[in-house]
Amino acid sequence: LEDGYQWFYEGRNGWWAYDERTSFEMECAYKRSQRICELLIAGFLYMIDFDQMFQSRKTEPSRRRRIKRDLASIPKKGVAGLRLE
Ligand code: V3L
Repeated sequence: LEDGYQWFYEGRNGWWAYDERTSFEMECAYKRSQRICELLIAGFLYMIDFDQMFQSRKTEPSRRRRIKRDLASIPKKGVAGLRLE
């Protein structure tokens, strides 16, 4: 993203970066001050809640993952489930 930031979702013991397209779409919604947005991620519709900072699959609303916007340079597990070496 423009200023060296990136969107992350929580994994078991660390954070995963969102894929580039999803991160860009989240950033657009966030910059428009949307409180929520809906995105297709790996074939499933997810709800992103910017007020409470979590994502969840629309069909499984009780299963939440924390999200954050942080510097792209922080330690991460990988990108969208693809592990870093
Ligand atoms: N981008 C890509 N895959 C996702 C995303 C996303 N934003 N959200 C969920 N999934 P749930 P560890 C994650 C995948 O929350 O070892 C990681 O990417 C999610 O993948 O119940 O626990 C890893 O691939 C999970 O497979 O909707 O850190 C994997 O978990 C599935 O959707 C293991 O990561 C259901 O997640």
